[in-house]
Amino acid sequence: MTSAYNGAITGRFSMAARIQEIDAARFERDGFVVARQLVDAGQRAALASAVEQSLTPLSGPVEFEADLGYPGAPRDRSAAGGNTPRRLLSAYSRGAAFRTWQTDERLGVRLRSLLGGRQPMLSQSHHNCIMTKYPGYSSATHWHQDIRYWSFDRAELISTWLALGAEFEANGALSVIPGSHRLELDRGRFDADLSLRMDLKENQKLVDRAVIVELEPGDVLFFQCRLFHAAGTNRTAEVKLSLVSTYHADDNHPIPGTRSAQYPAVALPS
Ligand SMILES: O=C(O)CCC(=O)C(=O)O
Repeated sequence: MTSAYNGAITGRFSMAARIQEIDAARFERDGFVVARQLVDAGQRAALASAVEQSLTPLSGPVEFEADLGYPGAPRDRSAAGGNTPRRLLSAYSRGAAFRTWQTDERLGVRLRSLLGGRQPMLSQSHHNCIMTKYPGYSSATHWHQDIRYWSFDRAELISTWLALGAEFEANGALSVIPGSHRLELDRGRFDADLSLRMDLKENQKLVDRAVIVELEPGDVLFFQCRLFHAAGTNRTAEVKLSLVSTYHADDNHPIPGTRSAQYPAVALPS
């Protein structure tokens, strides 16, 4: 190998390491970071086709919009649009395309860096889903932290949100409050469902700092489980599809007997 070739390789490695360092610092400060164009058109097409197989015919396990009763959702399963899915659950068990993506080395390397060098593990118990947002019957999701229903040694989990199509305000893209993963709020700031109470001025002030995370197809949002986020309904004519997975370090264990410990975690190559 020539020294010029060696130099080019070393340069590329140190550039990648530098980008990871910058991303880790941003993630620490803001609670989220976006990796642009991580998934190319070929892999997106394979994933989109696997999603289609799960949608037609609709195969379970599925969470329906009507089950949650969020604003905009059909009243119940027998109402018009009552069979609109919100999440296709257990993505990892649905086929090779999902498994390949959820354990992709490019995710592993980034997650290891964001987890302070620890081994990343995929949780099969949380998220691990294809999020669908349909025109007409999709709901809005109030401001919340994902950790609200999860039980681990430490609140240090990271979710990845892969956009299969473009995501923007009108089709219900996520909004986030930068830096909110570091807040310690009193229980009184939350409602019964652990969403932020919007009748409180101090919560409105917090939400005023929100930004919309616009994504292009193939972009991946990484966000911390304490980051406050929300989303609107889909007001366009096309369904929005995203693949959402949650990871934790191998020394951050689910509490035995809780839903978080329901399925075994999967180690990622990194
Ligand atoms: O797309 C949405 O409505 C938001 C979903 C969400 O925030 C979540 O799954 O935690």
